[in-house]
Amino acid sequence: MTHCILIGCPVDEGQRRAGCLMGPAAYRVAGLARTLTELGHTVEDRGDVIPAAGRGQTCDNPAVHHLPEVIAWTEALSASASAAMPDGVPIFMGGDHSLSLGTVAGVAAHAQAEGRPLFVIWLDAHSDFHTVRTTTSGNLHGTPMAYAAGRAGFEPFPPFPAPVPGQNICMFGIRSVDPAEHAALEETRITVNDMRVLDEHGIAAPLRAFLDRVRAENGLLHVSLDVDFLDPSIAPAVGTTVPGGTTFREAHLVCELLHESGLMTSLDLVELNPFLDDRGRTAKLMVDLVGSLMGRKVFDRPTRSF
Ligand code: 5AB
Ligand code: MN
Ligand code: MN
Ligand code: MN
Repeated sequence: MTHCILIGCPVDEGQRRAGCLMGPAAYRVAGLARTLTELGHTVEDRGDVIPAAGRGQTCDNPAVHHLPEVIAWTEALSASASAAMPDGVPIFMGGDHSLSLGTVAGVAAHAQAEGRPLFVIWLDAHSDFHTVRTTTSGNLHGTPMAYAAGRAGFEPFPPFPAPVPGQNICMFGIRSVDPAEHAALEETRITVNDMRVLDEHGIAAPLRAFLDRVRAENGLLHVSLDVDFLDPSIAPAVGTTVPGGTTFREAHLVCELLHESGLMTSLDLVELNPFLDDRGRTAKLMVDLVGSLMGRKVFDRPTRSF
């Protein structure tokens, strides 16, 4: 059984549609702690992180907004993440995806201190591979994967503690990539399992292949789950909907396989905007997915081979 550490990250400044700051409250209302307790885990809610005031940093890209605030969040969340890692599995309740600038940084610092490699699974419609220089929307929730991979172009931010090698990063559900992100991804060894790959091969085989590598290298595994990984028909509470996302069962299967692997050491739940939800259904679906991630299943037996 696992000690689960809930950390509220009410970050709204990484994009322009207000509401993600209500995410942590929605996860609490939807019963995240109760779901984990019922599965036999211990749960500690550390409340919401409060960032310091922004310090007025600037950058050359005029599109970028709320840079000082996002840097302050990055510093505060990085500290919370590295403080939580020795105590259990932190579950970061977002908040928009710019919160991962901080959570992955904190987890990477912890992995480095432990002398273990860090692996990242990115479940998202988007690759979030912009830098502060390349983003055209100026929304910093489109940048955290590039920061964690050590891309240049984050000068106003603290240097990323221990950049994650491309071959340790695996994306699933991708179906919206901007030209600058595309060009940059081509230069890396990141595995991009876009929706085309999932259509042809299913989600289980590519996921198992990656998990085998995490196990072989005794890695830590950070999972970042963006609500828009899911098809908007089942998860409407998100600002950046992209059609053609994963189904209910594909998403649960990812979570079930991750649980079976026993490898996940930290988790982001990001981009839930409760203001856009339909009677809490997206919040409840996300909580149910965490249930699958943490061991809920129909039968307690290994998958049969037919
Ligand atoms: B999310 C876009 N690439 O940079 C941009 O939701 C979308 O955290 C970013 O994945 C989406 O604004 C960020 C067009
Ligand atoms: Mn994202
Ligand atoms: Mn996304
Ligand atoms: Mn989004």
